[in-house]
Amino acid sequence: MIQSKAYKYKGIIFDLDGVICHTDQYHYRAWKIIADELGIFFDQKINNKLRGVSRMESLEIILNEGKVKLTDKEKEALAKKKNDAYRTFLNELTPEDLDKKVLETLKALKELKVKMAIGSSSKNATFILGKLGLSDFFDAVVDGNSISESKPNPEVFNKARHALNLEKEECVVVEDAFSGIEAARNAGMDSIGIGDASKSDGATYKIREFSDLLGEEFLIS
Ligand code: B16
Ligand code: MG
Repeated sequence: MIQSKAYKYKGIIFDLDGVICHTDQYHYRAWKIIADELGIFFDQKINNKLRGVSRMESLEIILNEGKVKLTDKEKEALAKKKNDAYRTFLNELTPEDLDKKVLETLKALKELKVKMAIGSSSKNATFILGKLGLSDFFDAVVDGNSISESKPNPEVFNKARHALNLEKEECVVVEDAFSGIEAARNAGMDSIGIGDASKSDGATYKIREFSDLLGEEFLIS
């Protein structure tokens, strides 16, 4: 009986893109439009480098790949164009796109009285949560609009755990990005790597799928 157990951490801070939902593929499609326009080779391997990285830093990485130099004004225009394409893709999202196992796991964690926050680099996080029917689910949402430094800087996770009113030792971060695992470490918090970040040596734990968050290693009798 899971309800008779306690969770190892009082709070969980979830990354959004690549953890709660798979908007990472929408990012890929939107950046591909920009890269193709600039004649820069872009594939899933390069897309992996953009996980958890802010929009403008992502553009810089793509431009560096192609050794393309642009003015700040041109960069702003391309970032806007990418975001417009990304928002068009996000418009297709419905609560049906939220994996059932993810939703069931989140609900079970809530029953275990775990406090939960989102710690995302995305400026579209609130929009995405609304599309997935999760607007009121989390105790706190810290996103790209509330931070000045992106991962691996720990700002986003520090703000999220302050919003949960917890100590760093009481929180664990769930991340799909190497930069996010590093950010958790810089915040002095334990981390759980999933997806791409399950290959990170820096992650405290590694899981294969979201429902593994309810595994024995995280439950105390
Ligand atoms: P936006 P996360 C990150 O979200 C994405 O992983 C990253 O690819 C993206 O560039 C960044 O958000 C900024 O997103 O353009 O929507 O502001 O993984 O931190 O939830
Ligand atoms: Mg992510």
